[in-house]
This record gives sequence, structure tokens and C-alpha cells, in this order.
Amino acid sequence: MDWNAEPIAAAEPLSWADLERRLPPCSESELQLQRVEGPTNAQARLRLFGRPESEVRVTLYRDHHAWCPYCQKVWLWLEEKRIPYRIRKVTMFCYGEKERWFKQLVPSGMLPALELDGHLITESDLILQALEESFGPLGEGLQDPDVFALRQLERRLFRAWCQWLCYCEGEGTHTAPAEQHFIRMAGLVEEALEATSGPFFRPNFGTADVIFVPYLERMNASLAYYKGYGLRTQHPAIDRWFAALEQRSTYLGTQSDVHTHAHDLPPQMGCCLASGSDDQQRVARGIDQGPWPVEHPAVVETRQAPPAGAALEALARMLRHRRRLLQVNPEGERRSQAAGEALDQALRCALTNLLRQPSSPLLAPPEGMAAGLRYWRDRISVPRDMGLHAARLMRSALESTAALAGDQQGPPLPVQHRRDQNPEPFVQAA
Ligand SMILES: N[C@@H](CCC(=O)N[C@@H](CS)C(=O)NCC(=O)O)C(=O)O
Repeated sequence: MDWNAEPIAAAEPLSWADLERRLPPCSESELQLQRVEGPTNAQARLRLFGRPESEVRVTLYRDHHAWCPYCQKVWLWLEEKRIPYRIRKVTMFCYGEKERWFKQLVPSGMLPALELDGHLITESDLILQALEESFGPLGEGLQDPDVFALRQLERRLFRAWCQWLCYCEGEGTHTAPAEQHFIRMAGLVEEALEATSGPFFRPNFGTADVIFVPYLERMNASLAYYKGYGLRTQHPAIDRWFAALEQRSTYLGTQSDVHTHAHDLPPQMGCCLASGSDDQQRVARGIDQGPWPVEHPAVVETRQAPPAGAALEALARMLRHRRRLLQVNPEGERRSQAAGEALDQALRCALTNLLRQPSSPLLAPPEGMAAGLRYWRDRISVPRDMGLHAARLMRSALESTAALAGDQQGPPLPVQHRRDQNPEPFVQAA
């Protein structure tokens, strides 16, 4: 598929049909094949790695949101080992109603769960253990003494992060012990990384790296947003490790971004406390309102250059769900038919602006549509909706279009739950 778009200069927002025509032609069955056999992606329901479907022995139950850290661990392991598997997606409590069929299978509702040859297993480490027994370890296995020591270090770092993120509010000396303790633990992680000749925790990429991925990614995001602390800037060995991960298409398919983590963590963690310093507030404002990528040393979310097809990826994902996107937005047809039509036009303006030549002027949306555009800007979820670079471009197009209509913000993102991100309407549409 050719994902290189010719930038356009348009005086009017493109129609939905014209926007569709900008995408490379791709039938539904080609799209399905891409999901099943192409690079790691959050949309697939089946992954075969060139094997026949009759060889599938594994079903992974993971969240619709592609956010759960323990699911990411198992997901990445299966992708790295290229084990054929099915995926069944489940709603996490904070996004909406847990599916009844899943509660019958796993009464606690906890994710991930995995079926291997018909046996159900819960708890991510037990799942990895069972997968290792059936398919062999990924590099050195969970019980290898070096990997075991690294797993313990990961838990110590995790506890230090929770202590700083969730119990230490405000600038000042009383937060210093938690911050210092975290920095000491991150220093130990750096020493472990520096003990090998390459960028990974062991001489070759393996289990230990997979174990560290979910929370180092969430630490990097949340400490930037809530504390103004740059994990990747302050700890170069951790940055090198992330940069090496970003060379792997498996990791790129599961990778989230700072905005998504910053706003999905509070309901999961109970709360995340901001330090409130000027610098922290500046970083948080940049992550929320752009411009993206955020120019601040605390915010390093990738070392990868944007891929050529990122704008078309964003367009394809928005077009696929455009009817539901318009329906769930409180600034549109829920208000009145006229507001619905104006919001439709505003979204087409933003999508046309997404594709425009840098030199051509931005198209302005109808009056009063700033909050509606920012509603979507704030709710792009990575990697569920699109990849990190596509999301940056889409947020930028929504924000620059909204800015022409005023500075009204959408409703603030809730911190106790994320039912505003309930996957149900989108699942029904699919
Ligand atoms: N110790 C478990 C922890 C799993 C866990 O905490 N899962 C959370 C999501 S991150 C969950 O399923 N919570 C229920 C929900 O949010 O619906 C494991 O390693 O698998």
C-alpha cells in the first residue's frame, strides 16, 4: 500500500468522499490480512505469522483500550515469539461495563487472561511461565537467575514510582525523599543496563526487557506530566534502551504516548499528584495543548522520525469511525441538527488541514466549533486508535483548526474514571 500522500491545497473542506479518495485503495479483506499478518497492531483479532489458523493454540484476553500494562507484557511476548494467537477484547472497569461473558470466564474481571490448549490462566507472570513451558523462553527465561534479579529490580522501581507519583503532592522538601528514592532505583536500572555491552538488559533482547517495558513507558510519561521529570533525559542508559526498542516493529505496535498514559493512569492508580511547579505546569500544558512534539527536555516519547504515512494513517482511522466520532461528541448533533452539521464540517476542515501543503493557509471551521474539535484532540488514544506519530499529527490538525474558532476547551478529562472513552459504541459499529 502506498501511504505517501501528496499534500493538497484546498480552498474548501474536502467532502467525505474526497477524503476517502485520498486513501490508498484497500479492500476490507486486504485490511484484515494486514492486521493478521502485517506488523504488530492494536486492531488485530487474530495473528498468524504465516501459519495456518488450525495451528492456533492460544487466545489472549486483553483490554479494548490496548492500555493494560500487564496485557502489554504478554502481547509483546507473543509478538516477539511469533506465536499464532487469537485476541478477545474486554472492557476495563474504568471505561465501561465489563462484558458478561468475560465475568463468567474470569469472575474477578482481571486482565490479562489467556487460554492455552483450552486451559485458562490468569496473572501475567503465570501466563508467561506457561507460555515458556509450551513454546520455549524468549532469550533467557523468567527463572534464569539474572532475569529473576532483574524482575525484582523492576518491582522495586515500580514501588518507588508509585510512592512518588501517588503520595507526593506539591513542590518542596517533603517530596524530596520519594523523588530521591526513585532516582536511586532508576540509577540501579541504569547500572543493570550498562553491565551489558548492548542496549538491553541482557546481551540479547529477551524476557527481562519485556518485563520492564510497560512500567518504564508509564513512568516516562507520568513523571514528565505530573512532576516535570525527564526519565529518558536524566537516565541515558534508559533512553538508549527505549531507542533500541523503537527499532523493533513489535514494540512500536504496542507503544503508547505521553498524553494517553498521563490521562489513563489516574483512575487506575487511584490518583496521580502533580508537583505544581512552574516547570511541571508548563510540561503538562504542552502535553495537553501542544504544539507536538513538545519541546521540553522532560518530554522524550520517541527517538523515531515520523514515518511517511503517518498523516494517512490518522486519516484512515478517523474516517473508519467518523460517524461514531460525530455521535459521541457532546458539541454536535446531541445539541441540535445545525450543531451536528457544523461539527461535521469542522471535522472535515481538520482532516483537510491534516493533508494540506505546509505553505497553504489553514481552513477555518464554523464558528463555535473549537470545543468540539478539542473534544477529539483530547481523546485520541495511542496505540488503540492510531500510532504515536499519526496521533501527533491528528492532535495538531485538530488544535490548529480549533484555534481559528477560539480558545474554548472541551470538557475536562475525568480523573476518577474514563467512561468518556467507553469502547461500546465503536465496538457495536465494528
Ligand atoms: N497481578 C496481575 C495484575 C493485573 C491487573 O492489575 N490488571 C488490571 C488492569 S492493569 C485489571 O484487569 N483491572 C480490572 C479492570 O480494570 O477492568 C497480573 O500480573 O496479571
